[in-house]
Amino acid sequence: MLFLKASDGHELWLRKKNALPVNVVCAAKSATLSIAIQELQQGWQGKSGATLVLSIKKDKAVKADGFRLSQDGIQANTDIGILYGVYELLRRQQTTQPVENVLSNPSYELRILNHWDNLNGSVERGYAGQSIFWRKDNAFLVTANDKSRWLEYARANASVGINGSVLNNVNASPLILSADYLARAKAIADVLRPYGIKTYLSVNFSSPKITGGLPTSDPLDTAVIRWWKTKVKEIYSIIPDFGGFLVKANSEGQPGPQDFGRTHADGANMLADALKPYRGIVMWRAFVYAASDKDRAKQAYTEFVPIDGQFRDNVIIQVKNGPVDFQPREPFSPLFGAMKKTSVMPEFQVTQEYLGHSIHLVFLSSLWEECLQSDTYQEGTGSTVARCTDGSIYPQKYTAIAGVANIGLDTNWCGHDFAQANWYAFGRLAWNNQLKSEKIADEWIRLTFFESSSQNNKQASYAAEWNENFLQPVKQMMLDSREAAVNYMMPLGFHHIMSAEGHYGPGPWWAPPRVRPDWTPPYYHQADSAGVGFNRTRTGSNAVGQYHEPLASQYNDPTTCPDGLLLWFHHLPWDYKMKSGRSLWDEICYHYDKGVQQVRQFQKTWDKAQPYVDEERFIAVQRKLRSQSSNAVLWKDACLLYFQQFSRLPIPYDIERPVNNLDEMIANDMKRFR
Ligand code: GCW
Repeated sequence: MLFLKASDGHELWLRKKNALPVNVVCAAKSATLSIAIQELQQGWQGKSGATLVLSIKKDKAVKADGFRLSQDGIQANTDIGILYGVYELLRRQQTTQPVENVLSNPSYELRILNHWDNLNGSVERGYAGQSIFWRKDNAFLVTANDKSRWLEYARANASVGINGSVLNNVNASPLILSADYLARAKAIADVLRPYGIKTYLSVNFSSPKITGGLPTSDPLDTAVIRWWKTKVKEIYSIIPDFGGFLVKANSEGQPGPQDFGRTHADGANMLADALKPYRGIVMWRAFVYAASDKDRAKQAYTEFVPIDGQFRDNVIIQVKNGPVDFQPREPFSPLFGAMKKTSVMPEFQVTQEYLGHSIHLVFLSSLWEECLQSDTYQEGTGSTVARCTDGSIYPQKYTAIAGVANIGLDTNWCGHDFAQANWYAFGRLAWNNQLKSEKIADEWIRLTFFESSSQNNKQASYAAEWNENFLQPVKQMMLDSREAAVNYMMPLGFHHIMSAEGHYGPGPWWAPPRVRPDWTPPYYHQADSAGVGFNRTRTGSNAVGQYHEPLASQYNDPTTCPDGLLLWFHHLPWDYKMKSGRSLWDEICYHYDKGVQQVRQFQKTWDKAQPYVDEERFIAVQRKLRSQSSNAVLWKDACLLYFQQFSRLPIPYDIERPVNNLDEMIANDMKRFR
């Protein structure tokens, strides 16, 4: 009988260990170094009684935040570098990796979580409870509970190298800049600081008018410029190491410089000038699209590439991984590598808005790895998205990466125990954008689930057994999970065909009159009796033209376009012959079916893993997998029956028949819109 400690998942990947004694030598003193020493003493798994020296020494090979590790100690240029070294050392001890002469520098200087948290405590696209930062009642009271949550949050972030938090939603309330909210932001910043985390805020571009009483928010107006300068000065008097602003402007109804006939550069630069004296930055989002019949996938590039080179050096353009919106699969955004004279940072979505919320088990590391490793060809072969954004190719003043957090007040932080792996993976990839998802999953499973109690250790073979029966199959499940979601939701380049309400479940039919077309699935799938898919080739919207050769030609030709992006770029007849030899229609059917089968396999994998997981987490995940399975079937039935109305072809007979009726699924979905 194994001994398994009950776990509610609150400890994340930082579960308490039976530490061995260690003698830590450290000449310098600071709050950060005290944490470093304490972590070592509470987590040491190396040689009992070993001596470890922490030393702060200038070393050119070590970048800010980086460190060197050896058997004898940790060396870094800064205190926070030491702390990161401590976490890496402990991680290596716990995951049985060697600790010989490691030099580690982060890929990105700024590794930031974006919280889409509203000031009333709700979280936009959050599936793990209310905000950990803001709340409706007693909004300005800072309790001991608040502080201990923020501390645990800071520690978890620091342990994976995250060093920035944007505390509020990009759909920003102007109230965030009022004295009361700034005071609360300061209280948060004070808790995060020793863990090396800077605080940033999202701002509403119309703040001068809405809360400042000015007649305009025109970025070229001198009173507006003065208002922002004064506001920035006030913020720095409260939070001296404040990081800067994140801005969503002229997007989805948010105000911006274009309201006054100015450009994104005019708007961003005005804020950048106000922040410059304090070394603050502006993260200006490229997620823009107007309500038009034109191809939404082209708009960010069309608006931003012509103004490349016009931004101040403390502006970073924050670009979502794909050109539309965090879909299960998109090609990389063509802005990566195309903006050569402006700093560009990737934005990933950790919260699973389009990937099954906190109900589906989807390990997003694979999606991000695919994006980071995509070759843009902008500066020859090997100009990957990773290298175009981390300073390897373009001389950026700042390098940065952002992830939209999946964190809330739920006991296990993320709603799904396996969604914690996405928070973990974001941090690890932000630190090292060359890491493989396989390694990240391996680490995370060991840290989160391995039970090294003395009872278990007595069984000599336990680790080997655990490795074979738990680690390997569960890792495989995680690594397969993203492609499974693509298969049962939006295979072969389908995108944006989810239910409009909540973005959970299928909704390929949804297109009420008077709704802007680029918010409706039929705009994206274009299904008709002739075929299906969005024609973005040279004869269509020519979105392919935004990619550097050889990609433009490769994407333009259905025989060279990767299957996974086929319907993203092409409108093809239902009987189009695929590389597999099957018709397009059959291929669609088999992909949906495969997705369902994959989730069924995940259920089996998890059920078999039961002996190695505490009951609480076992049951929680088991229940979620059941919901995921039935939702996958719903996706398959909905999409196959809906598209069959156009293809008029049979669903291959070796595939299980649908168990839901199309009219009922549509009626159920539409009920939510009344
Ligand atoms: O993905 C979409 C979401 C919106 C979000 C927007 C954005 C914060 O549906 O909820 O708003 O993107 O990224 O700005």
